[in-house]
Amino acid sequence: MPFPKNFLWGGATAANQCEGAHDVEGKGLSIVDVMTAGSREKAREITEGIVEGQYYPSHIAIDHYHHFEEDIALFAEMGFNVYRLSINWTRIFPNGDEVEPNIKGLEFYDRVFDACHKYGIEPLVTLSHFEMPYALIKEGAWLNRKLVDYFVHYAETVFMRYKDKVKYWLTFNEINNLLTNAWLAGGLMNPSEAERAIASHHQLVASALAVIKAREINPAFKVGMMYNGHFAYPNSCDPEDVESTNHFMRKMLSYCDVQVRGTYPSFLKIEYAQKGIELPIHDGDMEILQKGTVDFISFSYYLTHVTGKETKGILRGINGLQTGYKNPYVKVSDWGWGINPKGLRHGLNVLYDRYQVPLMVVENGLGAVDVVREDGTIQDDYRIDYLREHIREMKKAIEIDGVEIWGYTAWGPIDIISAGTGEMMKRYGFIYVDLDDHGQGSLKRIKKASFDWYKRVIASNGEELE
Ligand code: P53
Repeated sequence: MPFPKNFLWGGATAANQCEGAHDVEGKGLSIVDVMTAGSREKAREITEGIVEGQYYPSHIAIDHYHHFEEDIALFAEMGFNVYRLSINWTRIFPNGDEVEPNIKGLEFYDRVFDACHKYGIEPLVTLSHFEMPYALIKEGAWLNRKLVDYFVHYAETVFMRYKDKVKYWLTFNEINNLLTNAWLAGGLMNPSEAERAIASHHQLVASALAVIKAREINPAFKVGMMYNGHFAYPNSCDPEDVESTNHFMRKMLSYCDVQVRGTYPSFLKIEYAQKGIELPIHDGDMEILQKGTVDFISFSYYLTHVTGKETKGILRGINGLQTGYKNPYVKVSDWGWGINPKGLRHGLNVLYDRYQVPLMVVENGLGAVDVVREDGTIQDDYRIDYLREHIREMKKAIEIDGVEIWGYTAWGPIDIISAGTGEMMKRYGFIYVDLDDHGQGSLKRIKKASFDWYKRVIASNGEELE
């Protein structure tokens, strides 16, 4: 049996993409709450505060805030034994700088975790998934060292509160998004390279301090880092293409280097020095990074990139993501993301070869348009195909390569708002939600064909994939 007996199977969401209820029971505004809806062609806008007449998808989302019991019951029906979710920082500290937490916010997540445990579902909690308090923008966002204290205070508060309800934690979702999507990752608009480096240092220190606190509060906690699974192939065997791809990869992986090995990689120190970038290193920071290394690596995986000398390893685009050169060997999704199951096995091996720590695939899936047929069914075979092939490759990584994998959580097990475009029509779920791109719909939940398929996958512990 390739998948271990206690393998974690489930799904993953982020509070801002599913909860809605953006201003209830004392919640403050998050950075994502001032982002409008975009599309494949049009980038989401970031407005100054809430502007009348604009549509902000996170404000309602799928109203999971008022439907979580029903939604978690559906996850349980599929057999989930893990549910990855994020705590929305602004439910706990509405402006980010308060000393006392918002009790209503804490009580909400008590109810969510209790609902999980009722079904034997282990919560896997992301502390920061694009939800930092908007009020901290005027304090300079992650350029300000004070955010380290605010974040650690928030982390400590929720570690204490949920120490008997949550065992698995992730600090920053896709921390390497600071290189590609700095608004969502750190509340920064068009930062310079130096600013990206400064914000990164602050998040890395904040993450390490949170790990140290977590161990003091409950030594049984498992705390992981979360890497946006960028894996790139060189455009050709031209040594310059290869070289530039290697540089792209090690820059992305430098976040894992710090969070897993506890030190900055040599090349990056030299690169910063050459560019005149000085990290704001305080006394004791290096010891903190060394001490606060994580127990495991989690990552998202959707696609592979093709990079080379001309792309200069820079990924840009309206989804915060442009995949460099076109890969003629892989198909693309309706949103232009290359579909490459083998890339998942490749990514698992890159990470395991380099770090030798347990891994968790905490996001994977196909964003697609789903159609409700006249008989009310949704036949999402394309999604089943995508997931089946990826799970097959993950299985090979275990069986043939000997990679240690703790679990797999499919992205958006119930349809949620897209982070990249703010659309609702880019759906990932096993469960359909009746809601359109303008916030209209009954919010009714409908099982898709993939629902029963995933249920069989889990029941057979990954053996039955047809
Ligand atoms: P969507 C792109 C842009 C923003 C966040 O993306 C992203 C990515 C993909 O690398 O990362 C994750 O919703 C993120 C999720 C997000 C998911 O990718 O644009 O952690 O919040 O929903 C999928 O299709």
